[in-house]
This record gives sequence, structure tokens and C-alpha cells, in this order.
Amino acid sequence: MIRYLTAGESHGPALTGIVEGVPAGLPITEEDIATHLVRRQKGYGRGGRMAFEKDFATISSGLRFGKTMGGPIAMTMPNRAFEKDDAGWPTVMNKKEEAEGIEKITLPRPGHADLVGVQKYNFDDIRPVIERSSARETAMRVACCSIARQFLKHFGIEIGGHVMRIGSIGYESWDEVREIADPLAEHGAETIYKAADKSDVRCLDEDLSAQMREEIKVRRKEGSSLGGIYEIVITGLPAGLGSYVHWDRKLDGQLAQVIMGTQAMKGVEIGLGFESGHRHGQQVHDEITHDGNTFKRKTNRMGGIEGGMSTGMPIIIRGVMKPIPTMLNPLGTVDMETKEPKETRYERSDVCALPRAIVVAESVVAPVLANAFLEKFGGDSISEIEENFKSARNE
Ligand code: EPS
Repeated sequence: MIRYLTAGESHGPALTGIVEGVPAGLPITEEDIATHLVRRQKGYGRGGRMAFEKDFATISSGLRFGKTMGGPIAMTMPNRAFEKDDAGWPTVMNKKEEAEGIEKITLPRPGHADLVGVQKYNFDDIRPVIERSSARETAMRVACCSIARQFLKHFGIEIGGHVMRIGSIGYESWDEVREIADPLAEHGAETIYKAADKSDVRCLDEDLSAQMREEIKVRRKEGSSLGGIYEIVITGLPAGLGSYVHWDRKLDGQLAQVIMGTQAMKGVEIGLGFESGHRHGQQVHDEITHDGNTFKRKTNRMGGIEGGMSTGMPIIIRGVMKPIPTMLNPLGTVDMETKEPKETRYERSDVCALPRAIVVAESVVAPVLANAFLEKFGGDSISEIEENFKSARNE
């Protein structure tokens, strides 16, 4: 089973990652990983930092002659901000000595991990909370998950996401989204992300993209921020991954956890999701058909999962991201030291991180899907898994 850990602070010297459980013989290059790292850095609404970070994960173990060896894969990625910013991070984030005159941050931002983080870990300064709760960590998460993504791709399983809504601008209905996304998904879900990447807000609809950009511009001027809703589609997954027999083996439950485990996410749904509660049964369930070769569904409102198992139809996951809590226009808070009411202070931040966060969401589902696949067809090497997969399909 594939698992991974990341380490690192937003303004520390580097991020580190270890991926364990990847079968031997999987072709991987640092450039494959960089594809999604570069994508994660792009998008309208980002702040100043992405202008100088050049995310690239250097692999220091686990590969030989371009292929995995079955052992842990270790990666490092420097934070350019550590040296480049004039904030003096080597002093502020010094691992040994405390310097004189380092300003304590004592004004927690509503909606951020700030206040509960200091309460939990008994700090008198928000800095350590900011550093690890920051979405900077997602750079290494994307790198780690890209390896699982590469594994899936090897077996024809593709992942692609697009933005559905930013603030008040977005599609009106499920059908409207299906009309634009489903024809692309027929060519594999990567077609979706490649089409979405043509828009700097990662929306498949040109008119909506222009309106979303405008909405971000307006909120930036007002000193506010924006979140939104996105959709991740997965194609090529065979039927029967996951299980109904225990709660923790349900594929939808496992997918929901990794989406909710991503910074700033406040909700997740599979397929029609919450809208199923507004409709009656005839309008929700997907009629079963058979094309002479395999079972299909006439529609895919269940989002490719029934009973916690993949149906063989594309998996459709939607997530909602809250607006970033760091805003130029302040909100009311309390100074942790004096307990006096104050206004939040501003730090450099993105206005809308959704077009970037979508790459993180595409990435985090990959190890879950890879593990569901390995559970059924698993082996220690890619060739062994290929054999298992072929024989399960009677090839
Ligand atoms: C983040 C704040 C910003 C973002 C950062 C996440 O960083 P800074 O405070 O240095 O400007 O740019 O995101 C990244 C650095 C990244 O790579 O995604 C935060 O507070 O979460």
C-alpha cells in the first residue's frame, strides 16, 4: 500500500517528502513530477510569492535507471522564500537560537488555524502555526502524490479537474457541467485538466472564466478573498474497487477524507451529492445497461460509486474551498497577549487559490485510488501487477 509523509514549514529552508509502498519497476522522472508542480503554481488570483518560487522536487532515493526499486522514494524541494524574502527567515525560523527582537504574531485570523493552533500547542506566538498549516506544504504533497498518479496512468487511469464556481460566478446546474465535462472525459480525464489549464482560472467555459477573473479583480480591490467549487473526474477505473463490507473500506469515504484533509476545504460530495436530497428517486439513480461487453449506466449521477465501490463509470468528486482567511480588509479579532479587541494584520497572500488548489485535489485522490487498485490487483512489481490485472480481465 502506498503511503507518504511530508515535512517542512512555509518559510523554512525546504520541504521534504517520503513515499513508501510504490511497487518496483515503475518508470518515474523528476520531470514527470514537475508537470504537476508547475501546474500547481499557476492560476489567476495568486499572490506575490509564486513569481519567484520554482518548485522542483529532487529525488534522492528509491530510483535506479529511471525506475522505482520498491523502497522508499525521498524528495526535497527548497523554499526560495527562505533566502529571497527580506523578512529574515533564516533568523525568524532559526532551528537553534532565538534572536532578539523577533516580532511575535498575536492577532489570530478568523477562519485560519491560528487561534486554535496556539491554544492546542501552547504557543504565545502564531508563527509556528502559520508555518505548518500553510498551503505551502501542498507543493510536496503534489510531488508525493504524482508518483501514485504515474502508477495509475500506467494502468490507464487518469485524473483531471476543473473549476465550477468562484464566489458568485459558476455553472447553474449538474446537467450544464455534464454537457461540457463528459465529452472531454470520454477521451480520458487528463483531457479535462488539459482543457481547463487553458484558462488561468481553470474553468472549461470561456465566458465564465472571464467573469471569474473579474470577480477576483473586484474582491482583490476590496481587500477580500474568494473560494469556490471544483470537480475532479477519474476515468479508467475498473468496477469493484473499494468495498461495502466495512465503513473504512468504502472508496467514497476514503476519497472524502483526502479532500477534507486538504487546506481550506469545507465540503465534499460524490456525483450529484447534496442535490440528491432535493430530488426523488427516479431523478437520481442511474439505469443499468449492457453493451454486449460490459455493464454500464445510462447516466452517472452516482459519480461512479455505488455501495462504496467503483462502478466502472467515471468517478466524479466535488469539493468546496473556503475563501482564504488572510485579507487586506481586516476582520475583528482579539490580541492574544492583551486580550484587547483589534483588527487582523495583513500578510502577503493569494486572493483566490482555487485554480491552484484543484491540482492538489487531483493529486491527493491518487494514492487512495492506487491503493484500491493494489488491493485488488496488487503485487511487488509492475510486471506482476500487469499480469494480475490482465488475468482479472481475462486477457
Ligand atoms: C500561504 C501564504 C502564501 C502563499 C502560500 C500559502 O505564502 P507567503 O505567506 O509566503 O506569501 O503563497 O502558498 C505557497 C507558498 C504555495 O507554494 O502554495 C498560506 O498562508 O497558506
